[in-house]
Amino acid sequence: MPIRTDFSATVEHISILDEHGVLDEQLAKDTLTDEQVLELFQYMCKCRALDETAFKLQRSGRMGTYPQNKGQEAAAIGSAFAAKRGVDWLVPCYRENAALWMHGLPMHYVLLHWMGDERGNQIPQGVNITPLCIPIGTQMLHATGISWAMKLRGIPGVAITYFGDGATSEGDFHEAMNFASVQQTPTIFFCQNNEWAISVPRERQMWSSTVAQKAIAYGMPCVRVDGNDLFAVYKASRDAIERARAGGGPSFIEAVTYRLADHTTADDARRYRDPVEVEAWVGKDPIIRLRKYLVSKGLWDDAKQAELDEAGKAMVSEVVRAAEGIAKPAVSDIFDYTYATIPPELEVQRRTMRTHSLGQSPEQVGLAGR
Ligand SMILES: Cc1ncc(C[n+]2csc(CCOP(=O)(O)OP(=O)(O)O)c2C)c(N)n1
Ligand SMILES: [Mg+2]
Repeated sequence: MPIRTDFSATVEHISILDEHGVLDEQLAKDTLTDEQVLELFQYMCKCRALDETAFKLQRSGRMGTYPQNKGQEAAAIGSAFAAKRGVDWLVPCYRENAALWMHGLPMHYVLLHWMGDERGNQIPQGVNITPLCIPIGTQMLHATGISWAMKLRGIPGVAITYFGDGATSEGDFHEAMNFASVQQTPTIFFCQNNEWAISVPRERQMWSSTVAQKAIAYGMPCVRVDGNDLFAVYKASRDAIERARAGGGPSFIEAVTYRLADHTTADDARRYRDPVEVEAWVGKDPIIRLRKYLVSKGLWDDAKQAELDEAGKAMVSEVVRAAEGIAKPAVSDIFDYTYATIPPELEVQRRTMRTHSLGQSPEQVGLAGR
C-alpha cells in the first residue's frame, strides 16, 4: 500500500501596515476608514498614557501590582473595534485595557481592580465584559460556555477571549478549544503572543513554530497577524467575528506582538531579557507606526498630537480621580455578598464585629436583641 498524506496544513500571516508606517493599499481595502483610524489612534495614545500613569501610581504606593499593556495597544483595539458593544462578549485576561475601554468599560474600573478594590470587577449592567482574570487560562472556558449558551438560546452575539502565549500551555486552553470546535460555538480565541510568559520565552514555552497551528489540531480556522498592525488585527478579527456570527463556528487569531515593559510592576525584565531584543521591538511600536502613517497621509501633525496629549492627560486625571474618589465600602460588605442566606456563625460575627468579643455569642456580650 502506498503511503499517503492524510492531512497537511499551512498558517497564513497577515501584515498590512509595516513598521515604517507604509500601508499595503490592496490589503487595506474594506478595512478601516480614515476617520476610524484617527479615532482608534487616539484611543491607543490615551491608553498608553493611562498605562504610564498606572505604573507611576504603583511606584508611589497608590496601587498594588500592575501589568503594563505598553506595546500591545493595536492588538487590543483592533480586535475590540470589530466587536459589537452590548451584543458580543469580551472575556479578558489582564493585558488588554484598550479593548475593555473600546467595549464600554469605564477605565476607572480597571484601576480599581489593581488597587485591590473588588468593585472594579462589578462590571456595569449592559457592558458585556467578564471580570479581569488572573488565573491563567480559565477565562477561555468561560468564553466557550458563554458563546455556547448564546448559540443554544439563539442570541446573535459572539465571545472573544484574550490570553497570552503562555496560557496556551494550560489544560484549560485545550479543553476550551476542543469543546468550542466540537460544538461549533461562536468563540474567537485571540492570543496576544507577546513572546514572553513572565521570564519564559516563547521558544521554551512550546515546541511548535507558531501558536496559531495549535488550532489546526482542533479543526479550527486560524491565522497569524502582525499584532502591532492595527489594520491586520482588525481585518482578522472582523473576518473571524463575521464567520462566527454566520454560524461558522470558532476561530483562532495569533497576534504577534511584544511586551515592551516588565511582566508586572513586581518584575524586572532586565534580569532575563536581552536589551537588543527589546530595542528591536521598540522600533515596531504600534503607536509610532500608525502615527507615521497618519502623518504621511496628511491626517496628523505635531499640533494635533499636542492637543491629543493634553486631552489624554485630562482623561487620565479624571480616571484616577474616579478610582481614588470612590467611597469606602461598608465593612459589613464582607458578610453580605458571599451567601444568599448567611450561616449562623457568620451572622454572629457580623453582629459582634465592632466589639472586642468578635464571633462570641451576642447574648454573652450583651448585644442580644439589638
Ligand atoms: C493558573 C496560573 N498559573 C500561574 C500563574 C502565574 N502567572 C501569572 S502571569 C503568568 C504568565 C502568563 O504568560 P502569558 O499567558 O504569555 O501572558 P502575558 O503575561 O505574557 O500577557 C503566570 C505563569 C497564574 N496567574 N495562574
Ligand atoms: Mg506572553
